[in-house]
Formats: sequence, C-alpha cells, structure tokens
Amino acid sequence: MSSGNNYPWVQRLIIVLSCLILSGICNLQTLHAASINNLNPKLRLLSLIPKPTSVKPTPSVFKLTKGMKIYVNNNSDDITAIGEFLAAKLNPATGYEIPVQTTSNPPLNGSIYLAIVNEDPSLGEEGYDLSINKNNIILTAFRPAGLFRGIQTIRQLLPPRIECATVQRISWDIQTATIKDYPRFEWRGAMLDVARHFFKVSDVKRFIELMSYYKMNRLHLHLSDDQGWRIMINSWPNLAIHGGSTAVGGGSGGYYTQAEYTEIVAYAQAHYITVIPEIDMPGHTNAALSSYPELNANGVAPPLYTGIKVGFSSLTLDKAITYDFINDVIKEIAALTPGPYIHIGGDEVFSPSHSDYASFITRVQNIVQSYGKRMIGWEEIARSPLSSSSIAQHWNNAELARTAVKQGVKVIMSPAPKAYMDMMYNYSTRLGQTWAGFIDVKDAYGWDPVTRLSGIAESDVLGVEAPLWTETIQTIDDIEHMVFPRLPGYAEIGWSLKDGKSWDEYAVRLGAHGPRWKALDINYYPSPQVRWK
Ligand code: IFG
Repeated sequence: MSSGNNYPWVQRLIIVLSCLILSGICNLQTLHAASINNLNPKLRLLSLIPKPTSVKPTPSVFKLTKGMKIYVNNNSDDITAIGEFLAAKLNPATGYEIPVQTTSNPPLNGSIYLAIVNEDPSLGEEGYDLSINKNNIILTAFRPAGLFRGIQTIRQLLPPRIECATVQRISWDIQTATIKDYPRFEWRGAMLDVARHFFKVSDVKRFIELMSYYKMNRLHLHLSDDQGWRIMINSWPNLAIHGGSTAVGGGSGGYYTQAEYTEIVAYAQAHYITVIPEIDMPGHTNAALSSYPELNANGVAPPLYTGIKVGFSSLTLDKAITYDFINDVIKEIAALTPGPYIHIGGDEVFSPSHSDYASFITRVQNIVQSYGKRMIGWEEIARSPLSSSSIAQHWNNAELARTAVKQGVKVIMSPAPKAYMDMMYNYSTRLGQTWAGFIDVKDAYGWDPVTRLSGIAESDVLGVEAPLWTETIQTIDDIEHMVFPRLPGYAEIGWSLKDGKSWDEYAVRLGAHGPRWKALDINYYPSPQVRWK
C-alpha cells in the first residue's frame, strides 16, 4: 500500500534540521546578547533618560539575586499589577521567578519594595523617590503612576541585557544612589498616524511599550484621514468597512474593531499612558465622504484616495446630516475612551470661509463637551472662539498658537521643524518627508517647548508631543527607524529640568542606550551624531 511514509529518513532529516535551526536561533540570540555592552553600574546611573530631577550616587552596589522578592505596601490591584509588571521585566533575562508579595513591614534584605506614601504630595501624579541601598531598593511615590515611572528608572539602572528575552548569565548589579524625580510637563506624548498606513494592534502595543520605557504618558492615535478610516463606528459601519479598506499606495488598509481599540486603550492604561483618539474634521475626510454619499454636498461619494495630497476634502458644513454623523462618531468613541480628551483635528481645510469654519468648530466643541470630554484640535481651531478647557496643538503656525493662548487655551507643542518624526534625519534617510526640513537627532533634542515661540509662557504649555505621520511609513521596523533615536530626546524635553541642558552631555547618555535598544531588538537608526557604546 503506497503511503505517505515512503521516505521516513526525509522526515527525520527535517526534524533534525528544525532542531538545529531552532537551537541556532537561541545561540544566535546568545551570541547577539553577548555582543551587548553591559556598561558599568556608575555609567548606567549617569546615563538615565529622561535625566532625573536629582541623582545622588553612593559608593556601593545592590545586586538582584535568585530568591529575591518584590514587596508592595498595599494589595490594591493597581499597585500589585505594577509589581507584577516589574517582575515580568526582570524574570526572562535573570531566569528568576520573582514573587510579588504585600507587606506592611519595612523592606527586607535583597528585595525591591514599592510603596505608595501619601505624605509627599510634592511628587505629584508621576514623581517618585528611589533609594538604592546595598541591601534593598525602596521605590516610593504619591500616586501609582509615580511607581510605574520609577520602575523604568530601575530597568535603565540594570545592565542592558536585562531586556533580553533569554537568560543571561551576568551579574545584575545596580549602583547605589538616591533619586528624587518628577516631570516638568504633564503632557509627554507621541502620535501615531494609523490612517495613511494601518498598523495592527501588536504594532501599536510595541509603540506603547517603547514610549513607556522613556516615561511618556500620552498616545495620540490619528484614526481617520483622506486615505483611511480606522475604527468601527457601529452606527456608521461603512466608515471602517469601505473607508478602512485601503491606504496610501493602495494597500489593503484595515481598521480596529471596537474590541481591538478597547484592547489598545487597556494596554496603554497598564503603562500609565492616556490614549487620545483623533477623528480629523472637517478636512482630511475623504475616507468618510467616500463611505456615505449623503455626507457630500452633491450626494455623490468620491472614490477612495490612495495618494498623499492634503487639503482637498471637507465635510459639508451646511448639511444637518454632517452634525448627526459627528455626534454619532464622537458618542461612540467617547464611550470607548476613558481618557478626558477627544482630538477633532481641524487642520488643513481650505474650502469653508473662516467664519463657517469657526461656527463648525464651535458646534463640534459643544458635541465633544456634551459627552464629558475636552476638545483638542490642531492650532487652526484658534480661528474659532474656544472654551478654556479646550486644547490647541501647535504644529506650523505660531500666530494661531498665540491666538489660542490669548483665549486662555493651553497648547501642546509639536513644531513640525523639530518634532515631526516623519521628517528625514538627513539626505541618507530612505523613509520620510522633507517639507519641514531635516530633523537629525541633535535637532530633535535642541529646542524648548516654552521658548520655541515668543509670547508663550511656561504656564501656557501643557507639554510636548512628537507626531509620526505615516505616508511613507509601512511597518513597525519603519516606525522604529524614525522614532529611535529621536523619541528619547522628546521624552527628556517633556520630563527633565530645562536648565543645564546640553546636546554634548545628552549625546553621551544617548550613546549608552544603544545596547539597551539592541537587547530590546529595536530597529534604530545608528546616527553618526552619537558615539554608540
Ligand atoms: N501636515 C498634515 C498631516 C501630514 C503631515 C506630514 C498636520 C497637522 C503634514 N497635518 O501636520 O496630515 O500629512 O508631515
């Protein structure tokens, strides 16, 4: 009887080869890991990014040891989850299985102790005190977010190979020190444009993971544009089904179901990052207009658009259905978004008159507020009277940013010539655009959100956000190439003290993060402006 079993030796060969390849990958990973510079404990302490408010080294080291424990001072779910987060970051490379336990006693030898203490409001929402002693580590904060930010510091104090996914046989030593740290600005963010090209949930989670390593706390998702509508709206399903079916270049596009959007929001929350959804309007709306003929002035739906022009589309401001559409969309997105913000775009729309545009923004602001959210818009919204609870995002027009501030509105600083991560680094960059100029690593670091524009005071600025527009960006590798090494600089601009900042000093610290990015398998641009360790 002929059977598929005529060549048992072939199957055996396949099994042997598979084992060799698999072990090879592990060995390769081990070889790869062995090439990662461990740096010495003191250098790691002096290479923290963002630079802490205050660091006082002391002359000893603490070592992670097998059998160590993580203790938390109260067993609330969020504090325990932070302990578990830290354990999950330490276990793979150490091979330890670090338990997280609750204790009300003082920290025990060899342990890491996480505690919420309510005596020190000066630490605010995200500040922390980190005391690294020869016998234990004590991390305290006023709020859970502060503990979470402090954990990122602990990670950076360990050898870079702590970020490897396989067991590394090295000493897990940390320079002893006392650190007091808290952010300068409350808004330290990045924007991912998932409309020009769509990125699946796991890519967005990776983006969140990498942002959180540098204490960023705001993820702005650009969910709709001319080329794509990326979130299901149950009352207008064709927005995603038709409007999400392509992308720049004509690819297959995609969209998040409401469950997937909820999954992204939850993952961000676990990293103490607030998600800000943007539905861009009235411009940048070809995907929506193409999905519903009735949204168009002439009742005819335009074709889907896969190019990269801007400014050609607009909702029909004098049609009642336009405001039913906006109300339904914002209602559903507000219900899915625990954060207090809804971004309504407002950029690059040229057909309506300034007064019609202003009336539109006023109506949209009322809709957003009716669902208990604060409206954010690109700075063009300053052409309309604004509630002081609304927020303007500066990108390209200083006058409009100042107009917003004059209305008592706070600004998020995203100056295109400094913060647009889709700008090429230099001539050699194979991805990105150049309309706002080149932004090399040094340019990305060398500016301040308050002095960037005249007429803007520190109290007017919520903080900084670095957008990654994706006309030319298609994969997570592309994202990582444009975001690293520039993102840590934005994170530092948002977190660290302004005084005493210098590129030369920062560049040395940044160079010491190359080994961490190798361990994290980040596809970073090895800029010649930095001396990589
Ligand atoms: N400007 C557009 C974006 C994007 C960008 C690319 C804003 C607010 C140019 N609007 O930036 O949609 O196309 O660099």
